Amino acid sequence: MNRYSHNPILEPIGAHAWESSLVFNAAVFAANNRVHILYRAMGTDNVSRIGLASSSDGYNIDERLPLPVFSPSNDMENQGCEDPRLSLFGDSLIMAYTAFGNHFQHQVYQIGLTSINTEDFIARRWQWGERILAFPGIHNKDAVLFPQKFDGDYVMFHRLEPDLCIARSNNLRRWYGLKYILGPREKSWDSWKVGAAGPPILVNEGWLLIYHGVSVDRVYSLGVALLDKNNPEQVLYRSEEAILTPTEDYERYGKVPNVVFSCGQIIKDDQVLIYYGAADSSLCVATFELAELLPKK
Ligand code: BMA
Repeated sequence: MNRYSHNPILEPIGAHAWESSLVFNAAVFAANNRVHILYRAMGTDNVSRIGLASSSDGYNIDERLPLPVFSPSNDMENQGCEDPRLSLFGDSLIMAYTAFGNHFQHQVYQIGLTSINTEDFIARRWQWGERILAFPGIHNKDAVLFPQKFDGDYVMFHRLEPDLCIARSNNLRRWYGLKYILGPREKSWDSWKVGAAGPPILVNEGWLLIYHGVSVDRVYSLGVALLDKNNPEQVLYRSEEAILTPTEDYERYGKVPNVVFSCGQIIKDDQVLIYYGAADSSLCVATFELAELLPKK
């Protein structure tokens, strides 16, 4: 594993009010020889919006848009659209995110879903589709869709605290079949709560899932699990050790200390580039060999 030597790859821009204080957790999508990065940003009003940057090599940013590409549009997310995660289905990208706002009389973090046509995305036409609440009014976060359907259904990981859970839907609106998949382990780096990182990756051995775990002393690390290829409810393996844990200054000090938190990764020649928010303050990348993330044979 190698952290990129010039981390962080994205930092706030003081002159842009909407991203002047923090830029962090990001979805990524590789297309047209570029890595497109949708990142969470916060500015003077403390509302999260989503910005776009891109890179031709995955490390050096050579495009960054001056305005957000996705912002709150209703009461249910009036305090922020956080932590985007992208999954590709044909010519459409589905984005899951955390909608933070008011649901009737109470304030809640809940799962928002929307989509965009891939060509529009590449052409930077931000024509997002309808915004759907997966579980209206229910406190829930860390939603990510598998990048393929199972028996005609979308399958989503989500997090009913403190556990990583699954649900299915044939229309993105009604989600059913809620089940526990994996939870905290005692005396471990993931002893307090767990949640999915980016979309599961299909490999020969099954679905490789990168997930975050929080320890009882509030350190956010990343680890991996492997799920059955045909039945993603079946956990085949879970890493004993974290694969990434805060050690660098930019991960240890910031808005929220001791955090590495990922919403996406790309695969490039058997290497996995994991994009992660560091201390909820900047965006970083670390590169892993695919083989080092899989169970030892
Ligand atoms: C989670 C989310 C993330 C954040 C993390 C650490 O609950 O809010 O956006 O990075 O906490 O603060």
